[in-house]
Amino acid sequence: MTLDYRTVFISDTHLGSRGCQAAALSKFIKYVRCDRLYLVGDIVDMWRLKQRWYWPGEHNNVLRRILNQTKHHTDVVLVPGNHDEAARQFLHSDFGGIRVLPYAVHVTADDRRLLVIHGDQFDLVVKHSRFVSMLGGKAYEALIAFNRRYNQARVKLGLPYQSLSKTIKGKVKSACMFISKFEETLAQEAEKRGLDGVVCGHIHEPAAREANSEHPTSYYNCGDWVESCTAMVEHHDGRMEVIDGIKAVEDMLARDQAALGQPDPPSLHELIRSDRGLDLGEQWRVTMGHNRSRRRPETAQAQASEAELVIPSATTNGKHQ
Ligand SMILES: [Mn+2]
Repeated sequence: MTLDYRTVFISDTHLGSRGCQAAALSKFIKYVRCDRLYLVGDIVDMWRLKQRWYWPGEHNNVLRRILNQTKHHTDVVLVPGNHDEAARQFLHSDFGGIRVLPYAVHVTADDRRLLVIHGDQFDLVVKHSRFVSMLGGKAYEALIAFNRRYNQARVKLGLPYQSLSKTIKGKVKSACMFISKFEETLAQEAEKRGLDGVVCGHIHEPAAREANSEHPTSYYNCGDWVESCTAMVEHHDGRMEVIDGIKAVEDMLARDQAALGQPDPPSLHELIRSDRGLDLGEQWRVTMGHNRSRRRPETAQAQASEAELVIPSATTNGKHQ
């Protein structure tokens, strides 16, 4: 069983920092099948790694599974952010099938053109950047660490995950102001470039706001894999949606179990907790006592929709530089 989409956008995974929910992320990437995967910046947190080297096996698994995506005929594009700006030295290069671009213009199945950009480029325009510096700061990391312990306790009590820092963020007025200003600025940037919308990250606040009479462009934010564990997905008909990555995997596994007439599977958090180095697929085969074959996406269909996707290179698009 897989999670099938036309396009998947993820950002702000912050690999190399303690806040990164790498175990859940690697499971999500493992099951995702899409024509194109955009990594919308702050994938590896170089800032944190420079301060202190932190790279557990789960973080490696994420990279391995991203590279694995290229074997499923997925076109993988990295648009670097501020925490992985070192990758900006390698624009237009190709790393094992991953292309690095400063930004991209994604064409959806319903023919909308979306600017794909991390978003830190607009910090100066938005100005209230104290909130953003908090996102990378020590206080934020401490809050995330507390959040992690708080949630470990919740899992033990059988309660669902709850983002504490998200609750706090929602209550601080300056953070709210910054978020709405950021959203407005990014949507305006898409409008300036004559595009239909923007897909970004950076502020760790997932959102999907469709264009309407008030806002001529759509605004989509991938969220993050520190708190919200969300991804922006484009369905095969071009519809965009923010999905909860953990819930998407759990629901898929539950459907899979129901189809086989089995009782409900444990939650992903329980599985991660009980993961003793066995890969999840392997664990299922062991517990269920049989071998399930994984289906690959229809190659012909993948190729047909591939032809519709356009990513212009930035050099031929000097007007917008
Ligand atoms: Mn960022």
